[in-house]
Amino acid sequence: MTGITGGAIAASAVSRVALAALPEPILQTSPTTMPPLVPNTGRTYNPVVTLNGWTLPWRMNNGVKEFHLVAEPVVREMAPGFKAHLWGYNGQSPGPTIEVVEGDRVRIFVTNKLPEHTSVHWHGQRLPNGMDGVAGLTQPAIQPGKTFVYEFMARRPGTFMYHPHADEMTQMAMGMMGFWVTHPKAKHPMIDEVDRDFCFLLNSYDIDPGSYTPKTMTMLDFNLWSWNSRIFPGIDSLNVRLNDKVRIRVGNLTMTNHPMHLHGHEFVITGTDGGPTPKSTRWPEVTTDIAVGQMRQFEFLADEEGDWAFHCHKSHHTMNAMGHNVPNLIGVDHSGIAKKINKLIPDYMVMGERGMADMTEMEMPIPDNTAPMMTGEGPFGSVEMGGMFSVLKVRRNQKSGDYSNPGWYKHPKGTVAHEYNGPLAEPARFKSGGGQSMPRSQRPVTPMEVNVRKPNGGHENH
Ligand SMILES: [Cu+2]
Repeated sequence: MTGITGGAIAASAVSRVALAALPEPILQTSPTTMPPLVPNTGRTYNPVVTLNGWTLPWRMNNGVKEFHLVAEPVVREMAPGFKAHLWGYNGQSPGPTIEVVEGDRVRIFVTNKLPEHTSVHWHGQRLPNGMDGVAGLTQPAIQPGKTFVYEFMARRPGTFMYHPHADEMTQMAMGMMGFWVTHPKAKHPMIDEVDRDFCFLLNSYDIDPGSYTPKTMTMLDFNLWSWNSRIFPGIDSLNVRLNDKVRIRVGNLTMTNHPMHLHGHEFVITGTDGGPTPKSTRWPEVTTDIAVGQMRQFEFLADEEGDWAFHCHKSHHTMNAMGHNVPNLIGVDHSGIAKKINKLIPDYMVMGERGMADMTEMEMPIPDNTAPMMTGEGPFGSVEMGGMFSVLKVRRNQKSGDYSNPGWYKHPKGTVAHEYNGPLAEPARFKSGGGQSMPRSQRPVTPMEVNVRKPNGGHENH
């Protein structure tokens, strides 16, 4: 695996003396999607691919899978040209994905290199109460500089997460979280085998344009909506082969729900926080809402070639850093205004007179280290998206096991929406004052003005 320093440690290569010590911490320096980590020790399974992330290598020690997580400040490139100073594990935020097999005995060393205490909660797992990672309740907090050991058996297969349960508001707002997948130990009646298995966490940040560190007091008004601490166009595409069976696992560690929407295919929810769903409970959908703290895994047959959008359906979540306190100026004539204001404020610009799409063309001066609000060049122009957006690329020629980006889809001739060049009749247009499904009033319509008086004494004319 390129980009990993330290490397996976084979059990045979580790001496008895070394096994008494901590497993060497393995760091990841790159934010690109790493190829699946095929297990070379322990029981075999079909590994997942973490979007813009990686799986943590382990070592076997007398039949126990040993991992070493290091909680530390990291610099995460959230999109090309935009870096955030976050907290994470082993060099990145989110931390590495941990993959084990049902029935595995797992030992995780956690070293705290943060300036404050922490803990790790293994979200969704069946484990001894004292391993649950709630600082103060089930264990003392891990003080800066200290290393703790967690040990338990991965009792049920499924999709899990890990995150601190100590100063959670700060530490999760700073990016401390990671994914966990427990693969079934044998063929499972409710868990299908798939060709591709992707996973990522939904997270959000509030980072002022031009700055690097998230504001940790923000409760709802985040300005960066990310998958694995990446924002479009920094989120890698999900590249699959035509007729692959695909599973996507998503966990939500933001403060709001995210309706995840896939174009061109129908999927079924095959698993929740509590494990695989009985097959009789599954129905086809194209959008599924993932609530706060929830995990969902869904599956579909990728049987339509093309570049299919895959995104959160809250339209504000497919935007990058922006001020939301902007009035709607659609239809307002600004001619001449900008010039006058520029005499007083040289950088002033008028925005939104025809909608917000102009933003993508505007040569707007933005502070250093700021993600453009919406961007991403597609083969037909700007995609006008940011935040929680990516593309499912389904290709006939993608090799099985190849996760590389095949480039843009080449549409067969005659299958792309195009401008109509035939004769045009004057189209029927909307007329105010009725005339559609309701009968038009016979009385002349008098324009009306409403005078609203607000409780605080101010008033506005409409
Ligand atoms: Cu969303």
